[in-house]
Amino acid sequence: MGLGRTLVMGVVNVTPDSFSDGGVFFDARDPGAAVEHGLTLVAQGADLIDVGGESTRPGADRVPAKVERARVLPVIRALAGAGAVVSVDTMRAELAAEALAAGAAMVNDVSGGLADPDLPGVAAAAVVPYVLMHWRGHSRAMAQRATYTNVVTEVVAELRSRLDALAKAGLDPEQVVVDPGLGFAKTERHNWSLLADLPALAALGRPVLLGASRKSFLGLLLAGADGIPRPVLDRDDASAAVSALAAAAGVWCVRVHAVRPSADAVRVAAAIAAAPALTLTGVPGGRY
Ligand code: PMM
Repeated sequence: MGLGRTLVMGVVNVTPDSFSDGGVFFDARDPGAAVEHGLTLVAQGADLIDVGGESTRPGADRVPAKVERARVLPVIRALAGAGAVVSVDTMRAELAAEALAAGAAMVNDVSGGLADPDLPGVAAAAVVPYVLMHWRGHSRAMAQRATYTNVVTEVVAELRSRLDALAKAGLDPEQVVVDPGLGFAKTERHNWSLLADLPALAALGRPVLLGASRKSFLGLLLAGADGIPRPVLDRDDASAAVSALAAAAGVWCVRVHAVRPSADAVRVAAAIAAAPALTLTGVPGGRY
């Protein structure tokens, strides 16, 4: 997809417990609310819709495969049927294959192939983009693994080694999008350091996807005088600020819950990047 600007991926979590929008679009028997929300995000400017059925919030337990399947497949089928470009957020190969058969066009694997080694092969066989996120373990265990001497060099090295391993296993690196996994085995400080050095991620030679939206490090940054973090649903302005800066740094795609502010932000960044420089002899176009 070459639109000449950063893409916006809208999030549809079909879960009762995601930290960012848990339960809002979830009804165990009726996918209607989730589908409607996905279509609203498309209307607001989402280029892609990421559908997930398993919460990855810190400390979360895994969801059985059959529950995940029942949550996401009807939503993916309906959204893809309505013309949305759908990505499936899953760590399970079988589910990814079913999602692609239901119309998904991309696989978002937050475990980078570590949770289910067969998953990258599903993307390889279907020749669809595969998001390889930096990951050090399931939600239950990830907080203890947030230890780095230099978070940027270690995340980049670990992503590079996964890229190489997946290439050896048959996944064409041209299909891979890399993601530093903000908040996944990362403290607040680690997330800021990764955002401060986006060129180090781009040096992997692959498009970069960032998922900063509504995450705790933004809540901590914006904590009130009482020290209480800014509530999750009040972090969308900060999330859009990250999108603007990410777009200015050449990031390929931002994954966000509130689409419109980020859709606007990436367009502002593209307009600035495309603007002609003023010259001494006048203003291009002859007017301010
Ligand atoms: N974050 C979450 C879920 N999926 N996928 C990618 N590629 N990158 C992320 O940073 C990411 C993700 C967790 O956030 P959510 O619970 O708000 O969806």
